[in-house]
Amino acid sequence: MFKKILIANRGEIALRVQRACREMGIKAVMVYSEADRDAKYVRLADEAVCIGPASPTQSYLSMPAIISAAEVTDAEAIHPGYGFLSENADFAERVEKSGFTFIGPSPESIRLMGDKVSAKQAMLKAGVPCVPGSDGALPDDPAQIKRIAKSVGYPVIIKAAGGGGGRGMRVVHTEAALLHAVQTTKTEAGAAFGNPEVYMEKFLQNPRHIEIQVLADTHRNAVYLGERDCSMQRRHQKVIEEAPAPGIPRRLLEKIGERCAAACKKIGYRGAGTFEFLYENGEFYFIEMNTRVQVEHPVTEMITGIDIVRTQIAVAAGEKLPFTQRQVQLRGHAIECRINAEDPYKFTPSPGRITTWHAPGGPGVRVDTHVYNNYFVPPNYDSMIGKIIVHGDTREQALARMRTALAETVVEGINTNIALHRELMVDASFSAGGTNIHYLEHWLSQHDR
Ligand code: MV4
Repeated sequence: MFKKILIANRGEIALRVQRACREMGIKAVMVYSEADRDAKYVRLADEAVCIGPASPTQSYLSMPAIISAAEVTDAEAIHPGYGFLSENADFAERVEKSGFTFIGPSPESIRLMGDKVSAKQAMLKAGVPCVPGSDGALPDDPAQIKRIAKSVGYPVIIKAAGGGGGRGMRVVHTEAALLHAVQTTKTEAGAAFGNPEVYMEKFLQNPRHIEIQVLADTHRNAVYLGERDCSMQRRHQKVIEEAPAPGIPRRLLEKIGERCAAACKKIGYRGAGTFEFLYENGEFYFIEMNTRVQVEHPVTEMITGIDIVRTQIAVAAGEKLPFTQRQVQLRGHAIECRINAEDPYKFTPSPGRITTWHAPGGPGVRVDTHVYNNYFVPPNYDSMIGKIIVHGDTREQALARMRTALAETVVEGINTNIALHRELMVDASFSAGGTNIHYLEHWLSQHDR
């Protein structure tokens, strides 16, 4: 096992990874920007290295700064967390070329999945069901583009190969609008991602967003850890996640999970990963794969009892997965509310000093956060300051525990979205389960505040 790991991230996930290191007897090196120098998780680390000013490009996104920090501290491996450099194939490559272990998949896997066209082709070949659409990237010939759209059937969606997570896409309802949409998407994609390639899919009007968590080792073992329902989102930012997904037949989820695990084996995937699907009218359609640990990994940890971060570290060190698929048992129900430093209805960021922080507790309640009384939320980063995760025997019990947890939580000095969460936890449709990706935006438009 590694003796020392460098954590190339900040905030709650930096603390989460540090906790896994502690538990495994591994020394944790934190890198931090000037904006994070006083954070408690930085002081808590075995060693800490300042890698630059607050601006992410000069610190958490600076490959030379991070690799130098690993060199001077003699760390053996680098955990990238989520965001920042976590899905950057060039970073993974530079980490390995410098003699460190990247705690994640190979640069080749990251690259394969980073290009959404090659990702989809690999998944189709591996037997994972995908949204019907163009066979690879769209050709240049306008007549051919029109022919493809006609056979897919309107409405269609044009997506950038270099996009993902909702960036670089355009819905097209008629042939009259098609060619202009394709051209505009290509131009934008070229500028934003350095790759003008686009592809086409049938546009699904009211899907749910369901994702499958996988873990794979370097000994040809791969398992799926059930699914998460991440449909409660606004502008591609997830707000609430839960597991299991309400109302979807277990045998269908098992079938799709098995396909994901088989696909991992087929492509030689290593580490933690997430297969994103759209689910509509009883069918699953693969859209993208994330090659990192995700914000919402705790809901899966709570229903499986498996420590995903610990397992990421173990498989990166070459260990075998410590459990088989049969040993992965789903128990109860978990819900996560993301706590953001923002106006609960206008969503404007609300950085600043937290004058009061009172966290909830009790049976089945987990709080993943790096904040505390008198913590200053810097204005330079994502507004998420932590997560409240609850577990219960049933969805009803999990909901009840989340309502209690949110009632106990006190945050003063900044605005947070806790008031929004309190409302959603008593909303009739959310309580019933199975709302789609448009529900929250529609709900917000009806609840003008
Ligand atoms: C789609 C879609 C409908 N049909 N693809 C947005 C994020 C990116 N991961 C893929 N996205 C979508 N792809 C087809 N063929 C609708 C979305 C979408 C969405 C997906 C998941 C979660 C939230 C979303 C919000 C708007 C649109």
